[in-house]
This record gives sequence, C-alpha cells and structure tokens, in this order.
Amino acid sequence: MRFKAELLLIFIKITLASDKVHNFVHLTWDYLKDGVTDMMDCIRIKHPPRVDDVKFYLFTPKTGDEGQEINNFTIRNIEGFNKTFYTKILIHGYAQNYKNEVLLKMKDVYVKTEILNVIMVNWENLSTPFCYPIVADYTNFVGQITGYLMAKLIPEKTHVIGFSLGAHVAGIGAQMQSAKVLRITGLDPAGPMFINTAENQRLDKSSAKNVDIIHTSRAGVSSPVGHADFYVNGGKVQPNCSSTDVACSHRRSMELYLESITSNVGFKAFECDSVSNFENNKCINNTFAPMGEPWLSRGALRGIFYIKTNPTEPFASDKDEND
Ligand SMILES: *[C@@H]1O[C@H](CO)[C@@H](O)[C@H](O)[C@H]1NC(C)=O
Ligand SMILES: *[C@@H]1O[C@H](CO)[C@@H](O)[C@H](O)[C@H]1NC(C)=O
Ligand SMILES: *[C@@H]1O[C@H](CO)[C@@H](O)[C@H](O)[C@H]1NC(C)=O
Ligand SMILES: *[C@@H]1O[C@H](CO)[C@@H](O)[C@H](O)[C@H]1NC(C)=O
Ligand SMILES: CC(=O)N[C@H]1CO[C@H](CO)[C@@H](O)[C@@H]1O
Repeated sequence: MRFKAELLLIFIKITLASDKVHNFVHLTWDYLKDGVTDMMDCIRIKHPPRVDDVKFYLFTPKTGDEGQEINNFTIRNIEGFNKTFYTKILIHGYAQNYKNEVLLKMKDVYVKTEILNVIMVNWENLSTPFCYPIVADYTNFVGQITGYLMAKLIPEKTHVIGFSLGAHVAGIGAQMQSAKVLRITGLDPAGPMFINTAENQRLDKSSAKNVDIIHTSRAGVSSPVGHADFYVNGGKVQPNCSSTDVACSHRRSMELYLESITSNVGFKAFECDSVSNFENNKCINNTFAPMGEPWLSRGALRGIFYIKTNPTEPFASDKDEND
C-alpha cells in the first residue's frame, strides 16, 4: 500500500532532517551566493517540520469568514461539509499564508456557489520569507500532509489549485492517492529548485487526471509540465508589471484564475507551436481552449496554448485576434 509507505516515509524524513543539512548546503549555495540572503541565517531557522505546521480550514456558507479548522484530518462530521459536492482545495505559495487577498477572493466566489466544499491549506509556519531554498525543501512535507487530507475526499470530485510552491504541494499530495484526483491547477508553479527535480517531487502531468498550468513569470517553471500549459503574454513578463518586478508577473497567474471563474468573456487561448508564431498571428485558425476554471468543463483540451490579455482588469479580452 503506497499510502502506508508514504506515512513511514514522513517519519523517516523527519528523523533524517538533520543529516540532510550537509547535502542541503551544497544544493542551495548557488542560489544563495547571489547575496539573496545569509545562508547561515536560513539554516538556523530550518527545523524538522511538524504535522501541526500545516493547517486546513473548511469554508462553506455555514462556516462563515473564519472557516472551520479541520482537526486530525477528520472532515466528514463538520457541519456544512457535503460529501455530494465537489471540493476545491486552495494552496498558497512561498512567503504567503492562506489569507492572501486573491486566494480569499477565490474562496469567496466558490463558497457563494453553495455547491462546493472549499478547503484552504495554511502552511505559513513553514513558508518563512527570505529562505526560499529551505521553504522549497519543506514543500515535500507539506505535500504529504495535504495528501492525508485529500485521502479523506472523493478523488473524482477533488480539484486542487496551488500557486507557486503551492502547486508542487498539490502535486506531491495528489501523487500519494491510490486513485487519481480529478484536477490540479498549477498557477505559475515555482521554478527555482524544481527544474531538475524528479517528477514525483513536484507537480507533473502524472500527478492527476487533468493538470492545467498557467505560466506568467520567470519565477515559474518555463517548460510545459501539465496536460494543458497556458503561456500568458509570452509567459515571462506580464503587461503592467515592470520586468524587474517578478512577483507582480508571478501573482498575475492567481488574478487571471480568479477572473476566469466568473468571466463572461473568458480566456480564449490558441494552440500554437511557438510564442513567435502566436505573436505573428499564425495560429489564429488553430484549436483553442478556455484558460482557467472552464478548461475542464469545456473538454480539457491537451496541448500548449498561448493567450494575450489586457494589461489591467478585466484581463480577459473579447478581441479574437491577437493584434
Ligand atoms: C505555528 O506553530 C506553532 C508552534 O508549534 C503552533 O502553535 C501554531 O498553531 C502554528 N500556526 C500555524 C498557523 O500553523
Ligand atoms: C484522530 O483520528 C484517529 C483515527 O481516525 C483516532 O484514532 C484518534 O483518536 C483521533 N485523535 C483525536 C485527538 O481525535
Ligand atoms: C448536500 O447537498 C444536497 C444537494 O444540494 C442536499 O440535498 C443535501 O441535503 C446536502 N447534505 C447535507 C448534509 O447538507
Ligand atoms: C485563417 O483562416 C482565414 C479564413 O479561412 C484565412 O483567410 C487566413 O489566411 C487563415 N490564417 C492563417 C494564419 O492560417
Ligand atoms: C507598472 C504599471 O504600469 N502600473 C500601472 C498598472 O495599472 C494601474 C491602473 O490599473 C496603474 O495605476 C499603474 O500605474
């Protein structure tokens, strides 16, 4: 049983955490020597992660704004949880917590439908700012803990949405399940320290039945990792974000997804063999897919897609042509 093996692994991992430091120093040096931060300070704050560092909150019209904490992975008896509903799980990224403004708006939109269970993962105790390599290293642990919660849900009715490192948390948790979860949406899945990582240590198309990825910045993986990969405005720098403000472009992936849930216009993305062909209007007669929320319900078309957006809200453009 894969699940039990994973349980064992968590404890082995915790036990070995101190032994890993040596290897870790080597792994992170290249990243840190740029003067991003003092490596020793980062090593000092590293600690064996505890199950208690990962919290889950259920939101339904009955739980109110604070949500209901899910203790001991026990969810079924929480008032308002409806096992006939689809469940959306939202996972924040590096240096964030679940009270991220865009994620909270996403949660509100879903809760208002009254036909969804919404769960937010809070791993803020481990996503400490300034120590990206250490936080990236915790991702695996957070993913496994989240995997235990996913195991309490119906895989065919579970959609996990993760931003940045949260996308890898989603992938790792979903890979633990004996039946594949319905969908994972990776919002600009974090690139640094994941590019050469094995597929079972990050989000990948094998993680779920349907994996859609929105690429918006240089902080995200640039290569396609899902069944459908959407490159927005070239996928590196977003309009109305300066090229040095990577966080602005990174965050855009969340803003686009939020808008896609309720947009009447929608994000029509075209299949194309390269960004330059797309920009030169060579793909305007190709197949297209709606980026964001409606992707799955409208056929979950596989492939690599490109889209241009407006620089500010509303980002969806009703112009068909890429002019
Ligand atoms: C953070 O860690 C502390 C100390 O273990 C714990 O009491 C607290 O509940 C944690 N908070 C969150 C939000 O995980
Ligand atoms: C947590 O759940 C397990 C099994 O589901 C149970 O044995 C245990 O008593 C529970 N612990 C608490 C504190 O509720
Ligand atoms: C779950 O939702 C269904 C369909 O809306 C409803 O009939 C049922 O009463 C709900 N169950 C609970 C426990 O709220
Ligand atoms: C797209 O289709 C239109 C109408 O059939 C045609 O005029 C145009 O040349 C096509 N463009 C490309 C790039 O294939
Ligand atoms: C950097 C940049 O261009 N920022 C602009 C983004 O759009 C808003 C309006 O929506 C402007 O106020 C900003 O100056």
